[in-house]
Parts: sequence; structure tokens; C-alpha cells
Amino acid sequence: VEASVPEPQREAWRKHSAREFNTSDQFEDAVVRHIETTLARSLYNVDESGAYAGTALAFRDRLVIEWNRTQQNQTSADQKRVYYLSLEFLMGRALDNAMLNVGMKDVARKGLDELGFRMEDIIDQERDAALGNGGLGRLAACFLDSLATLNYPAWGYGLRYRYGIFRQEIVNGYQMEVPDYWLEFNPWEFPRHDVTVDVQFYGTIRKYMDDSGKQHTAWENGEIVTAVAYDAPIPGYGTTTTNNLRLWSSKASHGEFDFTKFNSGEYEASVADTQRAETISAVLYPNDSLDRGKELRLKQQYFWCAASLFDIVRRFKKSKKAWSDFPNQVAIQLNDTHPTLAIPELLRILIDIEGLEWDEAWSIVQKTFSYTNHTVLPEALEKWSVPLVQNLLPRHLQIIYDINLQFLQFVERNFPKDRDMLSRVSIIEESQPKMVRMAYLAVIGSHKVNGVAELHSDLIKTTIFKDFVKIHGPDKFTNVTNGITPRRWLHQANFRLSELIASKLGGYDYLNDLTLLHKLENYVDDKDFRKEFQDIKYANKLRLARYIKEAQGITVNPASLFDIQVKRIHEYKRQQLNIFGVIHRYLELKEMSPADRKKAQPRVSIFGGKAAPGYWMAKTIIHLINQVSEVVNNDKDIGDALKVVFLEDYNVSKAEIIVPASDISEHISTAGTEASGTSNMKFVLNGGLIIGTCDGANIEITREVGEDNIFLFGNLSEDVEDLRHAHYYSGLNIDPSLQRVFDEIRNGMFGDAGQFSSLVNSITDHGDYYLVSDDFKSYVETQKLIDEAYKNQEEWLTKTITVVARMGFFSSDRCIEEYAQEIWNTEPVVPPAKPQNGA
Ligand code: Z57
Repeated sequence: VEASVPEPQREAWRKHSAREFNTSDQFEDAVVRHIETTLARSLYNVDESGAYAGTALAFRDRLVIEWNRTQQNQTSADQKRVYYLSLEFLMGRALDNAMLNVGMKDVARKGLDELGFRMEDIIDQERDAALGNGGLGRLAACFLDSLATLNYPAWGYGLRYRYGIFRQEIVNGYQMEVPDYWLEFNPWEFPRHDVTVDVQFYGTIRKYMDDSGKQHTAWENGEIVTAVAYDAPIPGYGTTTTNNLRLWSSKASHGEFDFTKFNSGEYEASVADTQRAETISAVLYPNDSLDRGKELRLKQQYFWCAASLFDIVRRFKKSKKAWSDFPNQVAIQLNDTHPTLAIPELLRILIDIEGLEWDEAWSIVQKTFSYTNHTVLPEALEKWSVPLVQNLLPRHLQIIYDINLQFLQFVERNFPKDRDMLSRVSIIEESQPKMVRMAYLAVIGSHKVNGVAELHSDLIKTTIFKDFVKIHGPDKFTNVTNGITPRRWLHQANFRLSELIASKLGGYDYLNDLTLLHKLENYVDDKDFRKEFQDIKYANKLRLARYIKEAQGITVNPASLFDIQVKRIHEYKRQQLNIFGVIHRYLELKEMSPADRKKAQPRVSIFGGKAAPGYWMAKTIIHLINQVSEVVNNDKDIGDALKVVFLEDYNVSKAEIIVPASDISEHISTAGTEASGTSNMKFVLNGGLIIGTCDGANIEITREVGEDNIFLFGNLSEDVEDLRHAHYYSGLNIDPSLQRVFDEIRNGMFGDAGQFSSLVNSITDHGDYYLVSDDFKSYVETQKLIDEAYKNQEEWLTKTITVVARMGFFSSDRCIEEYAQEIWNTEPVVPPAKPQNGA
């Protein structure tokens, strides 16, 4: 593959090297050229989608130039690279981000205008790259943005799903899933048909001895599937650094075997093999925080780990360094346990293929990997059945058993008195069938393990990894509180606010150092500033109101209090608590005199989020929200006092409209269940206050913004276990107001009561695991406080300005600096200076 042009011809290359557009005139040149040649269209048949394609291709050209230069520069810098392994990258749209990071959005706006198009409409043409479920996937996307912005040499590795997260349609109040075939036109990816890896599954193990008497293990006779690399450029903000996101696509390997089949007339069988191979990267599993143990998912995991590791090792081997240098060149971050097979895979490469001894290989592995845990929910902790792993990955199972043996011997030596310890910490759970506990394997194979918010990082040390803190010592466990990229979540989503901030802070430096926001506190009493800040919030609410009208046909008054809960639908996130609260409000409004109703604070309750297709309770919650919406919005007595909206198909690009428009957003998980949450940060950064439990990053948000500027309620995580016990032994304590809500649902106020009985019964008859009954009263009281507080618009405004000023901590740039220093031990690479002639 490597070939370079000889010195005498290089001058010609430099002379003709691709040039970047810099003026709107040059931009228009590029757009029209792409539309006329790449797309074979003309001014007579170009619509907005064509203009989008032309614009994207023009920006792509610019990105590619900087991408190539970055990669060359990072290779010659010869520093440690970071590899972020994630099964999910919830990127959203790329064009706006590219324009912003390249710094040419105004140039493009002018150019598009001259060509007869509006920038906003063009941006709107792009489909989301939705290769993720929720928080975990979006975190990976924010981290890529920060890694590039901070000039870290870093690659993301993932799967190129043909279908991303499904599109949600609401039909008669029910969620329906529609496939998301997003690849019809994707200008951002570059197929690398020359970068492939053959990945093996199934097969047999053969042990043999070489002439010198050394033992070897060979894994043979398996099925081979080929991984093809697809690369996408990740531009940093305010830097030329453009990193790489490499996604693997599966296809049939065309070895001799297939041709034999083909020639012997087994044409159908050959095609069937092709389809089977392509199935591996066909679809993103749509479960968030749930492990379903499906074989195809295990295949996806191994396929992706094997291809990525092969690629990383291949790159390392080019440097001709000693294996002991591997951890000085490579840091691999495991985003949850999904890529944990990378641990036995690297051992297999080092021992079976490269011939290293166990001890040396193991030491390299531990220094290379680190693992981020994102949940303590038992149903989300991955376990794979031993027979399944045995069949699919026989050599890896042996290696896992070897790791376990070494580990348990170590534990036995160090904790001889604690006999139960061995079965508690064994990677193999002695169940029927036996199971491989992936989180334990990830902990044992890594040098650092982190949680994603302080409370969560403390919880993992005292619950799921308690024994491992004793075994490895507390220093192995650390915290990196999550963050978000202020480029997308403030500058892009809320440009007017970004502009206002820049006007006070003397420019956009704050987008690279979010702590500079603190200077905004100097303006809380500045009349003009306050006015503009308030106007911006109103304009954002108006924009959302228009969208609600257009998308859902519901008219909402932008002067109402906008109360928003958008996130995956899950019982632990408690959208049911929210909707019960809404029903309670509705019942109270119904009982009021018209005069009192007029005095009540008008509110719009907005919901959005997808339920996993097989998660019936979550789907029931969506159905109830839609039924309540139907009844309340059509009740003539109620009018503007209350509106309920379920926004269809919540995704990243819709979040960019929704997030800037909240007065209040809800982050109300049962204490101890939400590892961090990241939308809480997005809403507050955009001048929305929050109602929340003492859970995840809400706690640190409270520390930063001050207790007076957040609405906390509910039981604390240390009391959850006792409350669950109390439910079991002494029954529930259901507040009369909640009982009323249940009664009305059971009486059919929101349609056929049978539809909702499982939901209500999960609380009244089945233990109320998520403590809805325990927290309902303080939830409703806190909502009352919010109504009161909102009436004092001046004080409310002061709070919203104050919280924005205090959100500097929650930039994902801060996260990346912490990972780099505490976990990866990496340094940035200075980006190359811009060449004069584009060469
Ligand atoms: C996911 O989105 C998260 C955790 C998981 O175990 C899986 Br699987 C998917 C989320 C957490 O629920 C959030 O609390 C957290 O903010 C996010 O990961 C990013 O860390």
C-alpha cells in the first residue's frame, strides 16, 4: 500500500495540490462544480437536497486536506495515540459542525444566499448519523469533538451500522419503529477498500510444540468475515487538527472456499454466506442500559474488537519498536464493557501470534487498557454464557479462564481467610449455564476504572466493585465527571446566546475554555444584558412552539412555562412520575374556579424519547403520555393553563432545537440509578433551570450553581435500599393525591384502563421498585415552588443567568484533560502550520 512519489516529481505535486476555498466566491465555485460534476445536476434541477450535497462536498474537500495533514503530522510526532472503542457514536449532523470548526460558516452563508438558498434550510436537509441509543453514544461524540479540539492524537473505533437507531413514529398514541436507512447519501465517510481485516469465528484449537520444545496454540478452521474500514474526519474547533473515526463494515471474505462453492453451482449458498456476513454490521441494537445476551451482538463485539486491535497492532508494528513500548504508544479506552473482548484478543495476538510469554503480554495489556463504567443497574451489566463463548470464540474462552486462574490464585494468596471472596470475584459465575462477567474482566484487564460522576464513582466502589477495591487498592478506581461540547450544545444550538456571551467576554475564547463563563456574573444586573438574555430565551421558546405546531399540530403559548423531559424512556428515569404529576395538575385545574384557573401558572409539559422495542413498560408510559395529551389538550376548560406534548422521534438534531427552549427540565431518576446524565448539563448551559433528584451529575451541578438555583427533591440514594425493604415488609405509603391519579386512570379518564394497569400495578402491587410513591409528594410540592418562583420573572432571570455563568466545569474538554492526565498519560500534538500554497 505504501508508495510515494520520487523527489523530482514532487514539485509538480506541490504545484497542483488541492486548494482550500477561502472566499464566498471560491466557495460558490466549489459548490457549483460539485453539483455539476459529482452530482451531475444543474441550475435547472437543483433542489435543497442538491444544494446540501454541494455544500457538504465543498466542506468535505476542506476537511480532507486538514485530515491528511493531521494524520501525517501525528505519525511523525511519534507520540502515544488514544483509541476510543465505542459501540455507539451518536454524532447527529456534521455539516454545521464542520462549517463552525473550519470557521467558514459566514462565508458559506453568503455564498448560499447568492446561489439562492437559505443556510438554515440547507443544514436541515442532512440526516442524523444516529449510531447510538442515548447518553453513552452522545458522550462518545462529545469526546471526539474535544479530543480534536485539544489536539490529542486520537481515533474512534466503532461499527458502521447500516441501520442506526430506529425512527420513532407515534400511531394512535403507540410507538412504532421504522428502520433508519441513513447511508443513501453520506458525504462524510470514506470507504477504505484497501484497509481490511479478516476476522475469524468458531473453529477449533490445536496445541503443538515447535522444534525447540516451545508450546504453541493455534486457532483454526473457523469462518472468516472481512472487516472493511470506513473513515470519517473529526475536525477540532479553532485548530487544524482533524482526527479519524474509523467504523468497520462486515462483508463476506472471498477466499478460495467461496469460489469453489460458486463454481460447483452452489450459487445460492454462496449468496447466503454473503448476507450472513453482512448481517454483522447491519443494525444497532436498540436497547439502552439492557443486556439481552444475543449471539449476533457478541459477534458484533468481537468483529469490531478484532478488526480494531489488528489495525492498532499493525500501525504499531510499522514503528519497529519493542513490544514493551506498546503501552507508550497506545492507550485504549473501553467505553463500557461492550469492547471487553479486546482484552483477551490483545493477549491472543501477543502470545499466539507474536510469541510473547504470558507475563510480558499480560503486563502490556494491563498498561494499555482502561475502562469506563456507565451504570450500576444489574440488568445492564453484561454477562455472556460460557457455552456461547466456547462455540463462537473457543480460544478467547481459554484465555479468559487463564486470566481468571491467575487472578484467583492471587486473590487466594492475599485473602486466605475470605473463602467466599473467590466465588464472588471470579470472572466466571457458577450459574447454570456458567456466565462470563464482562465487567470483572474489564476491571482486571485495565490499569484504571472510572465512573462518570462523583456519586456514581463512589457507588461502584461500594457496590459492584467493592471486592476489587480491596484486591487492587483504591487508586485503580477514579472519577471523571461527564461533560458536553459547548461548540454543539451552546454555540451551534443557541447562536444568539453564544453571540451575547461573546460580546461581553470579548470574543469566543470561552468556547475553548468554558470556565471563562464565570465572568458573566458581572452582568447579572446589567439591564441591557438581562433584556437580551430574556429575549433570546423567548425566541428559542417561540422556535420550539413553531416546531411543535408543525410536527405535532399542537398550539402552545411561548409565554407559558416550558417544562421538558427528553431522554430514553426507562422506568428508572421515571417519566411515569412526571406524567402522574401532570395528571395531578390537570385534576387540580379541573377543580378550580375559572378565576383561579386564570391565576394558575400556565405550563407546557413536553416529553420526548424512544423506548426499546421490546420494553413494554416503557411503551406503556409513552402511550399514557399520549392519552393524557389527547384529553388535556382538548379540554376546553383548561386552555393555555396546561398543554401536554409528546415530541415524536427525539434525536440529536431535534435536541438542538429543544434544549435551548426550556424553562425547567426534568432529571428525576430514582436516586443512585442515573450514573451521570448529560442532558441536565445541556439544559442548564442554555439558561434553563432543572428539577432533579440527588443523583448522578445533578449533585455536582448543584455544587457549581448553588442550592438556590436548582430544584432538588426526593429520597437520597443511601435510603433507597431501606425504602425497598419497607415496601416489601410494610407495604406502600401512597399519598392521597397519587391515589387520585391512579383512581382516575383506573376509571378510564385516559381511555381503556386495561392499557395502563401493568404500569399502575407495578407501583401499587409489585413493590414500586423505583420509589414513585415515596417521591411523589415532594415532587409535586417542588413543582409548586417552581410555579411560584416563575411568577417572579426578575428573580427567575437572575437565576438563569447565574447558572449559565457557573457551568464552566461541565465542558467535555475538561473531561478529556482529566482522562489524558490521570488515565492515558498522553500529550497533545502541535498541529502543523498552514502551508502558504495549500500543499
Ligand atoms: C447509556 O447510555 C448509559 C449507560 C449504560 O450502561 C448504557 Br448500556 C447506555 C448512560 C447512563 O445511563 C447515563 O447516566 C450517562 O450519563 C451516560 O451513559 C454517559 O456516561
